Amino acid sequence: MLKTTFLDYTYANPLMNASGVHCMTMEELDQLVDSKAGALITKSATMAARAGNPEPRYSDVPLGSINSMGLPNHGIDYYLDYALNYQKNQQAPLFFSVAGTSVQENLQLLQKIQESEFNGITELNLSCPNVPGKPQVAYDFPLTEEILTKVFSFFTKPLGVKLPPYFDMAHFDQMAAILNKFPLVYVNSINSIGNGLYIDEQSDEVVIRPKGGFGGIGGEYVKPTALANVRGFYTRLNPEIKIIGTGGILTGQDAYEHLLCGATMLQIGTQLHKEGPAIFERINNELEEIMKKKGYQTIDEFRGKLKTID
Ligand code: RRO
Repeated sequence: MLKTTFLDYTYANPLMNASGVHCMTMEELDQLVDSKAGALITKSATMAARAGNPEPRYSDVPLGSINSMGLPNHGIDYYLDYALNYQKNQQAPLFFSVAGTSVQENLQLLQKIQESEFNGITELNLSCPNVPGKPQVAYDFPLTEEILTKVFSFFTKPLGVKLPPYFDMAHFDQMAAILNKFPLVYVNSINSIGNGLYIDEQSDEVVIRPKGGFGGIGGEYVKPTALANVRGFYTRLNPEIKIIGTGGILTGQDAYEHLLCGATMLQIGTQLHKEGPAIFERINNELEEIMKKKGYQTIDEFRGKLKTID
């Protein structure tokens, strides 16, 4: 009932982890493989391993999460080893996330993937909000176009981009016009809402150490923004560019709403961190229940069919 075709492969269901959650180590990635997630993605990798920002750097809060991890990861070779092993045993393409902290590093990372035997799908993260001194790339429109132009001069494997949330119709228009110039296979909206601040009411203190407590916000807080970004890009991008919907998925209803807005795959970050990989079975069951009640046999029957008021 939840079968989802994305590029040339049909996944059992559209659910995945969001990059960064439960995917830093091979053990965590194996647990996703063993879960009811339809697909999985690795933690954004840099060329060299990074320790990331000082702890505490991730906090679950009542309506979501705040994080300033600072791109901790084991380096691209670690995840490439995992991916090459994975593709020997599994048919489903793996999603591989990279996030350079400079244009040059992004190109190096993608060169390495291009030259490797990796045959899955690559996600270029243009939206990390947490590396001090490094602004979110995709809020700089000319820089985004420059990077994609350079990338597609050599990169021939399937590539998607992870975007930050936008909050203005003019920005949806401008970013979509840039993305439509390139043979991207998907855009993933949204990354966390950058640089929020959460205060503990007992201690009058922030809850994460880096950057004076500022961090990316996920969870319930972000669903309306995520849905708007999924819808905003679904209605503006060439139909060849699919949408991955990420942000505020806690229930089958949330997943259903992302699909109504036009998403093909769905990623879960904050709530996966709270619940662990058993969440995938729960959301799959809840989504199936909603589809049964509404009389749908497949997701394709309602994907993108959000109703508006004349
Ligand atoms: O590692 C992080 O701090 C981080 C990244 Br790369 C990202 O893309 N999004 C996020 O919320 N945290």
